[in-house]
Amino acid sequence: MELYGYWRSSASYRARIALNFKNIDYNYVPVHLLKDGGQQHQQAYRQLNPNGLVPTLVDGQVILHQSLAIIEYLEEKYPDPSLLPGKPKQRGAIRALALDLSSELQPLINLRVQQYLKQQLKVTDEQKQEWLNHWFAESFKAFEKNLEEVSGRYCVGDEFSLADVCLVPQMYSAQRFAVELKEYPLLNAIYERVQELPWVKDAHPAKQPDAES
Ligand SMILES: N[C@@H](CCC(=O)N[C@@H](CS)C(=O)NCC(=O)O)C(=O)O
Repeated sequence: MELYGYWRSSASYRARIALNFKNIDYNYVPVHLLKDGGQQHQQAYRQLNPNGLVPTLVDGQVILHQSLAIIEYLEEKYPDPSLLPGKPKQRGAIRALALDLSSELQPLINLRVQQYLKQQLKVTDEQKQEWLNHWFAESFKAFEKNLEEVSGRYCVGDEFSLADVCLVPQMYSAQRFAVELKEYPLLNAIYERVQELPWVKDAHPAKQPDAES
């Protein structure tokens, strides 16, 4: 099994955490998002993923894009341990939180959006930072409120789940983009806790073969 990814891509980070959690052996194939005009745009990669985004999972004849689709595929193929534990109510809450971060927040802060803001719309660095601060705050305020209702040791109850898989990379990105995080005590506490888990530690961007300093 191959995972095409980039060390500090949040969506690739999600897939790595899920693969590690399920103890699945895989080969990591780096796709540099900035070198050569972005290797994600090269024809060979676009044949695997016409969106020109990472990650892509290749499992024999199966070629999959979208990190959540990849994770659901892994979940079905390797159900134990599960990233969607519990009864329908709990699983619904897990999916909702995962989508809040992966479908609502991440697309607004993605590289191509930031590049478009800078290159086409000619926003200043300050305006771009304002954009990032705004969308992180919109998302994290609501996320914190949701955590008040559903969290325990982890995002939903006391079991590690897909919601935690999505939280970790988004917190990493927030720190990378110097977003203010002090207003989110639950987000911070859970992030701190899950970072100690071995399957999360090993998925950290700095530990990947394509990591740069
Ligand atoms: N919804 C997609 C998002 C994929 C995505 O946006 N990947 C980013 C890195 S986190 C990317 O490849 N960006 C390249 C670009 O913007 O050109 C997923 O979850 O897989």
